[in-house]
Amino acid sequence: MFWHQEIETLHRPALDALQLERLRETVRRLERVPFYRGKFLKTGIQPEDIKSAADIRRLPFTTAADLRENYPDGLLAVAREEVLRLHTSSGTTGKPKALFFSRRDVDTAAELIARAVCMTGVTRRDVFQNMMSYGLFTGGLVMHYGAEKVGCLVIPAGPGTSERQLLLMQDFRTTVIHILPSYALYFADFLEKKGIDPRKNLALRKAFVGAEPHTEETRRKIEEALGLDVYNSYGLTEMNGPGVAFECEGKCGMHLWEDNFVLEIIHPATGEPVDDGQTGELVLTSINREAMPLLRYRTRDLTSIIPGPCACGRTHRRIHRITGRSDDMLIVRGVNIFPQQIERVLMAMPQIGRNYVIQLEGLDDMTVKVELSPAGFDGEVGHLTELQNQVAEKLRAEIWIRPKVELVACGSLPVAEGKAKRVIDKRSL
Ligand code: DLL
Repeated sequence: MFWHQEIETLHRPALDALQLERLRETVRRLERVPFYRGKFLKTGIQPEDIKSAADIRRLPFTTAADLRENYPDGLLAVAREEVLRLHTSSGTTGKPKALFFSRRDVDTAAELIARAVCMTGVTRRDVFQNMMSYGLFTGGLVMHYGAEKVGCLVIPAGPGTSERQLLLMQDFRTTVIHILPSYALYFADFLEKKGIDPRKNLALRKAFVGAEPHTEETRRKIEEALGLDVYNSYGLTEMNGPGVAFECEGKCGMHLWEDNFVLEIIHPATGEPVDDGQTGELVLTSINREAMPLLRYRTRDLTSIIPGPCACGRTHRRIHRITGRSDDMLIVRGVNIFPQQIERVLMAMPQIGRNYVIQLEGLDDMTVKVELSPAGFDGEVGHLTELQNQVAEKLRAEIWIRPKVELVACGSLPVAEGKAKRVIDKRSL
């Protein structure tokens, strides 16, 4: 199903031409922003110099640090009265990153979500429960307006309070949920404890999950536990929030809306482009924003372009699910480890539950604390030790070091209100 079939299936040459035109227009717009004007002056680049897609490489990168240094409104490209909305994203350190929306930007963001929601077969007959946080985080409002545009009945539930979520699902026969993958796993445990079988007692059929890294194994675990189809949704505040890239019904990579964003994958250290299919850092340029477009934004997210056309007919290229962030790589005893490698191992084991945390202490000691699934413990302590060894061995095969594994009771690890914090680094290095 298409929301806007013409643009979603636009022939590549026409899509490329549209990108180029919008890129030039964006550079023109950014000449008003002192930060970018300074950069253009330094390199002598003019909008007219952008003659082909490859010329984007003549433009400067923008980093999260640039956003922080220009906080609160140094990168605003329109007059203050043109601004309709503000969203922010807080990192672990320093000032938040602020993003402004004009009226047209609010509409465009909703349009991109509408396309995404529609392409998974959601229609105006669906009841859409948005279980992400409303407020400065984009997962609430941006998704909300998109689902409303499709005509769904949207329930702005926000996160947490699983009892209330369940009540809403039962009373209003919710069919679609938008939820953090970590919360989806927790919610599945909650239902299980209450003895509720979602397949029999609820009307859920689809879930959109995103905003935090998760693996294919996690998707499968959520699908099995909640009895629905899970679609991966990628976005970041700097590029509107959700709706940047989204899976179609094929569930084989996320289509990135290339009429709105120019997509590059680069080597994180050299900044040089990598070949299709190779993993690198995703760099995005917003070419259809008014209030605060960004050039060549270094997302730090690691992914690759999936080569070849998609069976769904959309011409917008697909990116692989995010395999990590270039800045969340852990170096433990000299070995590079991405937390998602650990998640992949854990979530593929039926005896293992749905919550885990990676703890780093002392000089370089790694402990993986993981909840058991309700079926994972038969009362025999010996079996527990066996399982512990099995998990440690599987992890060693994946990450090359053998961490300490602690098996804990289902529901005993802390659950965050927002995005899950999977790594606790208390090393004294
Ligand atoms: O998380 C926007 C969003 C909301 C996306 C709801 C999807 C659904 P930020 O808070 O600015 O914005 O965080 C953006 O989250 O750079 C990635 O590192 C991570 N991220 C977002 N979606 C995914 C995903 C929102 N599907 C940062 N898979 C991004 C993996 C994701 N990581």
